[in-house]
Amino acid sequence: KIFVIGANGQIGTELVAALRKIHGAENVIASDINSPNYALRNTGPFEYANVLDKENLHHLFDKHRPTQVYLLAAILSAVGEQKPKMAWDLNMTGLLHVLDFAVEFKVQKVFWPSSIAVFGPHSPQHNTPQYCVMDPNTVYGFSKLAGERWCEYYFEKYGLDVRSLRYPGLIGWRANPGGGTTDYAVHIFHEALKHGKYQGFLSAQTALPMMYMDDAIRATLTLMDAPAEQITIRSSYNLAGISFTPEEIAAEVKKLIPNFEMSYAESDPRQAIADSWPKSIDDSQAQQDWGWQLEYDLPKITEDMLTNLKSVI
Ligand code: VAH
Repeated sequence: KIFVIGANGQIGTELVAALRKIHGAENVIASDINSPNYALRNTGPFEYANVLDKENLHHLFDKHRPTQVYLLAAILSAVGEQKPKMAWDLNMTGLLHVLDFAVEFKVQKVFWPSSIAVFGPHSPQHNTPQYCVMDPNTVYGFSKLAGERWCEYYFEKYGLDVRSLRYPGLIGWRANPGGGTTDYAVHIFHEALKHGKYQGFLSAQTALPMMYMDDAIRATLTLMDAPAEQITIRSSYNLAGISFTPEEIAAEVKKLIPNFEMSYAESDPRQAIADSWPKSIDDSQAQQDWGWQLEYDLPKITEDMLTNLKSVI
């Protein structure tokens, strides 16, 4: 049995669908703090789970005895700056509950997402390496950095096979993003199709590492399927994706929607968060350890997003 916590989120929704295709719907227990979203409804078993409710979570581990657990529940960077204590509590306490129950119930493998948000203003900004100075200045960022330390600690101390990826900003059409700084790269497609125009909240030249959700899901499953001896990083693997700016993605959209008009808001609080993050990432360790290869470049992302979104909005 595979237990997915935070199944209603941008990653969770897609991960549940992918895992159910491989393992069969009945073998993937989706869970979240509210009822299943439109994409997950009636597609397989769904439980109420609150990572801050120790009793509830312990009961679900005991009831389902999962062999794998994916913990995706989190408060992201932008929302986390509005609710700092809640973000720290949910991101950290939630992870510690899951790590403890995974040890107690001898879960074979655990996945927990980290992020490029673990890097900060003094980290190298171009081709950011796997190891470097990390001074994240968002609660989300340092909760992910602390979480990486805990994951490595539970691997070293208790032999727990926990694996992690530092996702870039993720772009997908099956589920909306959940309050991050990279959400503009999803909103732009919805707005282009619905209104023919979009005002982005980051400035035109703000380069950030991004990744298509299909690549992110494939990276996650490839990492989780790799033999344990190939995994040399037990904090979290850098994942580069592709880096682009709002004006570059707007230009790609214009190629398919010629009348599309892009504009840029001034002084959005998310600009400072984006400015503290790397502009590009070095993911040679993931390529070397478990053969990671990206598939979707910006033209392919743009084409796939617009084609699929047209059929759902
Ligand atoms: C966020 N989408 O913006 C998330 C992600 C790299 C960005 O962690 O907070």
